[in-house]
Parts: sequence; C-alpha cells; structure tokens
Amino acid sequence: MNIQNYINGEFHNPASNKWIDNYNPSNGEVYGQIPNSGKNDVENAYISAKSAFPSWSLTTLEERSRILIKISELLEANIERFAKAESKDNGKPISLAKVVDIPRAASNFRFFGNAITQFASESHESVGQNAINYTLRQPIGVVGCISPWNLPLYLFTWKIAPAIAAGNCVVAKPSEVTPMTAYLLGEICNEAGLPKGVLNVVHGLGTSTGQAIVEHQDIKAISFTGGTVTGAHIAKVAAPMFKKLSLELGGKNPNIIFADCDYEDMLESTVHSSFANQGQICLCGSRIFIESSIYEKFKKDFVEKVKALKVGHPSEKDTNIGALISKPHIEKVKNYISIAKEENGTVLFGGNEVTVKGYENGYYLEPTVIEVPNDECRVNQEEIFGPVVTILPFNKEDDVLLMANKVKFGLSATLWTNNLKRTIRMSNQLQAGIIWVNTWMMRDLRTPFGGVKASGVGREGGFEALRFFTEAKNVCIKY
Ligand code: TXE
Repeated sequence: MNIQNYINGEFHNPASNKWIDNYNPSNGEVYGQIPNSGKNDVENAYISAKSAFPSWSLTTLEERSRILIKISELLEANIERFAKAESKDNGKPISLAKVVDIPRAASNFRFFGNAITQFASESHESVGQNAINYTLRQPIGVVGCISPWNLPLYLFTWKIAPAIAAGNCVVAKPSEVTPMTAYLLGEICNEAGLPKGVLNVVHGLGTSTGQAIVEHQDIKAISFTGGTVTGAHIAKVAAPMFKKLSLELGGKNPNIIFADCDYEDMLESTVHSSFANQGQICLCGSRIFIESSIYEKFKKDFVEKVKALKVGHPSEKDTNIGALISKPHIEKVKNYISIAKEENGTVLFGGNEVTVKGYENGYYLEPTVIEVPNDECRVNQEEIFGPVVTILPFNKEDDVLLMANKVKFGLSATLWTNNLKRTIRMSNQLQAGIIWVNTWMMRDLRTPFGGVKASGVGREGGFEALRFFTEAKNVCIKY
C-alpha cells in the first residue's frame, strides 16, 4: 500500500515524485512505498500550517478539546485497523499494539483535550508598587514534531496532541520505517473536524525531510524523540536559530533488584521490562543488577522464564516477541552479542536469529541474557535497543548506585525493594528522569517525562508539554 503526505487536510504525492520502499519486518518484503519528501513538501506543509494558525490559535479551548476527544474516540473505534497496520509496519505483536500502542495514542488525544481546559497561568501582585503582573501562555505558531519507529503512533501523538491542544499548528514527520499509522491518522483528523492545516504530516528520510523541518527558519520549536546522535545533530542545527527544543533520546536503564523485594512480582515484571516490544523501548531495563544473596536463584528463574517466551509472527496470538524493526537493526543487535562474547560475557540464553516458518526472511532474534564480567564493558554501556539484557551481581547499595549512574544516559531506573528508607535514598541519588519502584512503565500522563545526561533535555507530559508548546509572556500593569 502506497501512502501520501497529509497537507492542508488533503493527501498529496511528493513534489519530486520520489519514493522510498516500506518493509514489513515480519517477512522482510517491501509492501508499499512512502513519499521521499523534499524541502518543497516541507515548505507546503509549513504554508498550510501558517495559514491555519490565526484561526486555530483563537479557537476556544472548549472547541479544541471537543475535536481532540473526537479524534481519540475515532482511534478507539478503529483500534483493529490501526493495531494491524502498526504491527505490520513495525513487527511488534499485534496483541501489544492492541493493548498498548493504539489505546495510548487515543489516551494522548483525550488527555491533552482535557488538560488544555485546565491549563492556567499565574499572576503576581507587586505589593507596594501599585502593579499587577500576569503571565500569558501563548501558542508558539508552527512547530515541528519528529518521532521514531519503536512506538510509532504512541510517540507521534504524544507530541502532536499537546502541540495542537495548546493552539499551535504542526508540521510532523514520523519515522520513515513506520509511517503507516501516522498516514491513517490524517483521515481520522478530517473525520473529527480538525480544521485543514492544523496538522500536516510529511513523510521521508531523516536526513532530508527531517533536516528540512529542523532547518526551517519559521518553524519555531522542535519536539524530537530518537537516537542520541541524531538529537545532538538537531540541537546543533537548531541552536543558531534559537529554537525551542525538546529532545527525548536513548537510555541504558538500570533495573536494580534487592533481596527484600516481592520476588515473583519482580521476576514477572523484569521479563517484561527486558523484552517488551523486542526490547525496543527507550525505557527498557537493559542492565539488571541483582543483590548477591539472590543472584544464583534469580539467574536460574529468569533464564527459565525467558526460555518460555515465544518468538513468532506478530499476528499470532501467543507470540511474545515479534520481529525487530529492520535488517540493519538486527545486524546491529547481533554485533553487540558478538562484542559481549569478545568481552568475556557469557550468553546464558539466546543470541541467535530465529527462523519463523513461512516467514524465513523476517527479522527475528531470540531474547538474550548475558552475564557480564563487569559494568564497564560495552554491552553494559551502549544502547543496544533490542532483546538483549545484561545481568551482574552486587553486594552493597553504594556499589550498585555507582554502577547504575556510571553510564552516559539517564532516562529511567527501576528499583525493587521493600525498604522505604533505601527507596528514598536511592531515588534521590539515581541519575534519571524517571524512577520506578516495584513496578515498570506505569504511566500517569500528568507526570513529567524525560531524561538527564545523554537521554535528552526538556520534559514532556502533562502541563510540562503544554508549557513547552507555549511561550510565556509577562504583562505588568501599573495602576
Ligand atoms: O533513530 P533516528 P534511528 C535509538 C536506538 C536506535 C538508534 C537509531 O538506539 O538504534 O536510536 O535509531 C529522524 N534531522 N533510538 O536511526 O535516526 C528520523 O527520520 C531531523 C532511541 O531510527 O534518531 C526519525 O523520524 N530528523 C529512541 C527520527 O528522527 C532526523 C527511539 C528518529 O530517527 C534526522 C528510536 C535529522 N538529521 C531509536 N535524522 C527512543 N529514545 O525511544 C533522523 N531523523
């Protein structure tokens, strides 16, 4: 199936008529083409967004809210179609797309549709000076949203929903490897009555289409989720133009397990936090540290559970692990498994490609558990972004804290313990934007979301996102 750009509420071929093949990761076959958009297409999207802005920015909050909630309802009504499309495009189990990706995309619209009606600004009385100040939070204008392939519609809408709720108009680019649900969203937006030009979706490569969005003088803010190297490049391009930037980048998150935890809960959740979405979530707990006294038991129980995971075609009901995103990506992940062996790591389970009958050219890999000799080896330091975790024992709280923080990333950390004082001590000291205690990936959309160090700058979620997508203006009135 071929897809088109969504500009000014209509579907268009790219001006150059150049196209990119779209692969189905579950069988390695090309199943459609997507626009290879250039500067012209981005400019058309910008013009459309710019002309929609005066009216959209003055649309009442009630009306914006109504439209966003309508989009949410339509996504829910079309969950089967969207989940199927997401699974085919990405390789993720359809069951996961149905319970996580699409419901969350719908929640993003509903949440920000409601949040905008509660978004308030401050006022300050300058006592003794006969003056009152108030803060206006005005939409920025035309903003750019660039999203990755791992949670395609989930992350695309996580940016778009707050941007338009706040009154901006958007030029958005989904990942070129997972464009399908972003394309389908256009139809839904039209059906929901989103005015033409409020959302424009331009498809194409990062280095051309994405770059054109970032380089555009009049696109005043960029919200980006993707790799750390790309994030650094975008920051460099955007800085001389003083654009507002929100960068949500990679992670290499510690999962720290103390002997006093609720063992069974921890075990089940740890399998999930290691391998959900084939390990391709920036929040996955890819470095597992286990207190020595339970290390051997954990090792045995964990490997047993991992062995039971079924790698299979994404559409099969009992599949736990689907296909990885692409040929280059599976090669990258396999290369890290070779590096682990060179660094004297022991592969306790996995490490091999899996041939799924009938889909022999798909990108399937066993969930892989590596016992590493130390925390400084490359597989323990670099983001692999696949179904690969490392395990390592520790003796003392201070030791594990040191190891947990000794990476360039700082997105999330998970802590398994029933010791309250330790929970507070460690949560204070762990270098990460999100700490989960006795759970993983439990999300409340009101909370700030983002990382420290090489995991990014800025926060998304709740009012943080609405603040990002608005400019604060102080008005001082002397009376
Ligand atoms: O991401 P890219 P890739 C990590 C993960 C993965 C690595 C690379 O480690 O292996 O990043 O993945 C667009 N100007 N994460 O190559 O390239 C691109 O088209 C503007 C973590 O897929 O960063 C896509 O839409 N845009 C991450 C988006 O940026 C550019 C999720 C992300 O692509 C651009 C995904 C440019 N110059 C990968 N170059 C997470 N944090 O969840 C690329 N893009």
